[in-house]
Amino acid sequence: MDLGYVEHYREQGYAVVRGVFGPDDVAALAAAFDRVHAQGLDHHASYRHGNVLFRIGRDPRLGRILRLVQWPSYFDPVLESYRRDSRLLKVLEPLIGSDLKQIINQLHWKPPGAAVTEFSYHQDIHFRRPASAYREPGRSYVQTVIAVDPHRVENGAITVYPGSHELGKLTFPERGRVMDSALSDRDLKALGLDPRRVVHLELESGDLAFWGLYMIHGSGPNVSSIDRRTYVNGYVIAANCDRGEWAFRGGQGVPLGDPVLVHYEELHDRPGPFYLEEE
Ligand SMILES: O=C(O)CCC(=O)C(=O)O
Repeated sequence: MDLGYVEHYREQGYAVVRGVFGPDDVAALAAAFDRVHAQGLDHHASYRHGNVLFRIGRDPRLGRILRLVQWPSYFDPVLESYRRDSRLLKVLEPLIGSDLKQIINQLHWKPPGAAVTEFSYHQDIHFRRPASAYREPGRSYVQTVIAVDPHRVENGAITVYPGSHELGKLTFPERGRVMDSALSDRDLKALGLDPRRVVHLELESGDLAFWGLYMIHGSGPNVSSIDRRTYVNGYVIAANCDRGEWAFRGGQGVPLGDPVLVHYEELHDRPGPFYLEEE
């Protein structure tokens, strides 16, 4: 594998490696997305069971839609095997080594025609809580995205601000939940940044994109006729994090066992299942 992406990642704060997964892998992932999607639409509202979360949206145009699912790997063996696939480790190892925990395991959909599927500009560092559990955040974390569908501006590509990994933790304008707010140049301008510098990540199915916790990123609406499915997995140097499930230990994939604390603080006191009251 050409290691040019390592320098790109260090300099720009993000990188893309093309064709990490082939057509058979993409087909297996697409089938897994469809299985999980069918399960998600059985729920009338957002639903939690342990670390697993089905996030249902009420879309003004489409009605009930499944926006994302957190930690599907606890119940779907295909997704479980891809989150600890050796091809992912091969890309990650030059960046953060081979003893890695995982703090994000997520499926994202952006159904065509939906009114609310954008992610406003943000830095993932704001969601790593408690901060004391996440050490050396700048160099320890890599968020990865596998494109399942072709990933274009028209279907809501992820957009990054190159070099923003050097800017530290920024205070973004308050607009409510990132996943319910539009991608807006105004937010960049409010931070004194130039919206013309953004890069839209255009990916083919099977490509892998990744960035660190300080990278400013978001994504726009899907105005195309196809979905924009992405498999999102976030990894961390195990010694620098008190949270997360093991993904690779000594370079070997580690299967999931009983759930451990990741982001859901009440995992042990209130594992569920239950519907979220906000709905
Ligand atoms: O799926 C998207 O468009 C946004 C993803 C994102 O912001 C993230 O994974 O941190």
